[in-house]
Amino acid sequence: MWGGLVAMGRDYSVSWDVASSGGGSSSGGSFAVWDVVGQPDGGGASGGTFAVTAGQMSQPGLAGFSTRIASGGRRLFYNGSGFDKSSSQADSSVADSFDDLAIASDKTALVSGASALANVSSYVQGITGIMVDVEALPDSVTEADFEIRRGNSSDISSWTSGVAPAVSLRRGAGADGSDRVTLTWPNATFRNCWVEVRMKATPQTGLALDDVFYFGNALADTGNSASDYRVTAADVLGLRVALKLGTVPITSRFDLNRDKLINTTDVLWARLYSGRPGLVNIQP
Ligand SMILES: [Ca+2]
Ligand SMILES: [Ca+2]
Ligand SMILES: [Ca+2]
Repeated sequence: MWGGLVAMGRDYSVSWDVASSGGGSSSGGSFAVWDVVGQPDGGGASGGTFAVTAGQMSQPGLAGFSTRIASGGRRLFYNGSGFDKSSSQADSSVADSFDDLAIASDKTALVSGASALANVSSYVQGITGIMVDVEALPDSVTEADFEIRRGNSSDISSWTSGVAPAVSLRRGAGADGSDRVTLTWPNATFRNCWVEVRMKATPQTGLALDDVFYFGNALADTGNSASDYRVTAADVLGLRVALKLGTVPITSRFDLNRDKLINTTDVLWARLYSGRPGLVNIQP
């Protein structure tokens, strides 16, 4: 038996076990979705797709309903940075959205294929925040719904367990009204490494399959080379040229400590990490 609210204006793919809900019929049971005023909007005796036009609740007997990650719904954000008003806490309501102001709009999660600069943060505090937008999350989620691993080897199987995140949820704060799950870690937890996030398929997440994705941190790399994530003299030189007065946007590749400024502090970070082994490329 399954029941739950789903999001408006979205398409859902549904399948269910007809054999276990047959009520004596050899063809199995049937299923219906009902809108909030009790009008049937769809149904049948096997899987299918329906479009939700109003808040709906499934009828008992629906076994295979699954949620999904919203389009572009895996995000990196600089929790605790100047863009987040230096708040190390995760925001707890839709109105309280400093974390959202710190979303790295130029970064995307690596799901499969070769890693790229777009998957890698240069933030000097490492990876401190990740958000996942889930459409119609059926229940509150906790750290038990996630498995975190870390590594800096192209052999992903050799990576080790990472630090469990603090998990919080803001209903309706995600893209297109989806539910935004926020994962945070203290500063310096994940520096110069890749982080693998596995959001598990559990009754709480409603996912049919585990969702696995990656973000990397190449501390103080200005992104001057698309082929490696190492800090070299070229990064330091580029920073010196880029020094400026006034604030810069979150996408500036020279604002390494994400305080909205490009100044000598950033140069010092690049000098400190220049010449060290960088982040490796991976290909999940
Ligand atoms: Ca915060
Ligand atoms: Ca570099
Ligand atoms: Ca800065």
